[in-house]
Amino acid sequence: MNKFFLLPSLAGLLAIGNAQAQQFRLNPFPQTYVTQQDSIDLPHSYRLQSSLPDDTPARTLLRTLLPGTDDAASFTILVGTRDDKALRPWRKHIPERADGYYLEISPEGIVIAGADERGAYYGVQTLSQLLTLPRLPQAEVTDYPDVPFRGVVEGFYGTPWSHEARLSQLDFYGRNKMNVYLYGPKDDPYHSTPHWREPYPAEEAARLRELVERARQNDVIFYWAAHPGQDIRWNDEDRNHLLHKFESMYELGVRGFAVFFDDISGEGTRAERQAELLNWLDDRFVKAKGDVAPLIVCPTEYNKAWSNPEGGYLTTLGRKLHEGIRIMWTGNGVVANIDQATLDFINPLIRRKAYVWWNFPVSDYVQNRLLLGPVYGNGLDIADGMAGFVSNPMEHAEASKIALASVADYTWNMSAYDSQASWQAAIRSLMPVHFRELAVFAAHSSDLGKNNHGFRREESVDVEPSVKALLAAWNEEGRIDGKAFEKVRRECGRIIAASDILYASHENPALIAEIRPW
Ligand code: 14T
Repeated sequence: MNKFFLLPSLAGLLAIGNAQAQQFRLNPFPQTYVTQQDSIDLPHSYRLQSSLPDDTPARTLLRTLLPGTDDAASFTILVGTRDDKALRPWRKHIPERADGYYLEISPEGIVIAGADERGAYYGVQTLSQLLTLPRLPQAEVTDYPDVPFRGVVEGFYGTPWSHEARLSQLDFYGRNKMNVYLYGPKDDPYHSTPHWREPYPAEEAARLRELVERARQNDVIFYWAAHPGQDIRWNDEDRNHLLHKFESMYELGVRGFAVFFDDISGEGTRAERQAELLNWLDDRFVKAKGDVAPLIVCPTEYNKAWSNPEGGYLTTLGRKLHEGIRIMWTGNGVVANIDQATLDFINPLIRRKAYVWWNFPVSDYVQNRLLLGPVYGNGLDIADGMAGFVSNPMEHAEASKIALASVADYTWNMSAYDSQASWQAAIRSLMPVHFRELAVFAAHSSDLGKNNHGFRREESVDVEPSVKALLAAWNEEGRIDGKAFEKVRRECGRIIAASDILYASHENPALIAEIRPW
């Protein structure tokens, strides 16, 4: 082969390498990430130095990523938390933020210094993403989340997620640095009326125990929620029923508890009674146990449109509920984006920062749609006004990951949030080979159509103006705009081709099974 053949192919290779590097994106996007041009040679073995217990998520993940430890090796990986003696030289770099970490990759070794154990785990997760690059870059990452509690509330009506889907979700939350999963599927009869009082049957209990363990491995707080409001009686008997139910869940390993009073009527809606019950559970259960996360309550008036400030419901909750109890809020309506005005309205009423329940990409009220478009519309400077932010997803668990990856990105680093880049990265991570086809499909599966909540998303953004031009020319002038027609026709061809490839793809069977009907 002469040099004229060699040169273009070399250039081609370089272009590929370059393109790969450009597409790489840490998700969630870190607060600061400094890389040198140089990359390092990962040695075959390394010396592990850590005071963290062997079974911590950080140590376990590191073992999976890099199994080859050797006490005689010169390359060192140091992993621990702020109080670690070995980390003293790096202590000043550790952000003083919950879940924060400092990660340094140099030719001598790797330092992962967490502000706390979860921070150390997230440092290892970032390392894990960097290890997907062709070569490990010399880098320094100083990172922490904007919102302290980030995650998902399985809180929709319809078929609850399968056990397999939930296990996969919990791993996904770990990878995306989400730390909360609230279990509250409306159609689980042991979560809601009629069986909320009873413990789970043995088989379901065993599955829940397994979920709780998987959550622990991913450093996710597993919250179990009760939805007792439709038939609760405000007496000793029923509050003991709830206490015993919590006890039975505690025995399965659950260390986070919530009570949802949404979508109920009658006696159950009384604010004084709800507050008394929650405070009693806080004293008798949460504080008594000592190792349980703060209680969370979803109020009956959970959005502005449904609230009646004269009635005093929210004011009562705000005054009476113990300070540490979190109160959820969906915004100005059931389905709404969150902005500063949203928080300025609710926070003074409840005398604490709202714990946001974002009703996207939930599709239980538009079941004929898939909501696969970008996540956008929430304020980008409102992190300080919220205690947490959880997203209510679709009953299609795998497909929900497109939106959820961006929710993780948004809540981690709001000011850097780039809706489009985040969406692209999410799609790429779900189908690394056929991401182009999935992007075409998802770009045309975004809007909800007309719906009760008036919540809409941009649809088919690339062709939408052409569609408008086409229809306008047709309606008003009785002709077809040739250019617009060509654009729409080509896009239809792309949709057909992409769908055929997705049908045949074996890359992500769970995802293809969910979107197949569309
Ligand atoms: F608790 C809440 F924050 C909440 O959103 N509750 C439900 C939720 O389970 C459901 O997934 C979501 C979206 O449909 O909306 C709430 O349920 C509704 C909302 C309505 F406007 C049920 C009936 C309605 F009419």
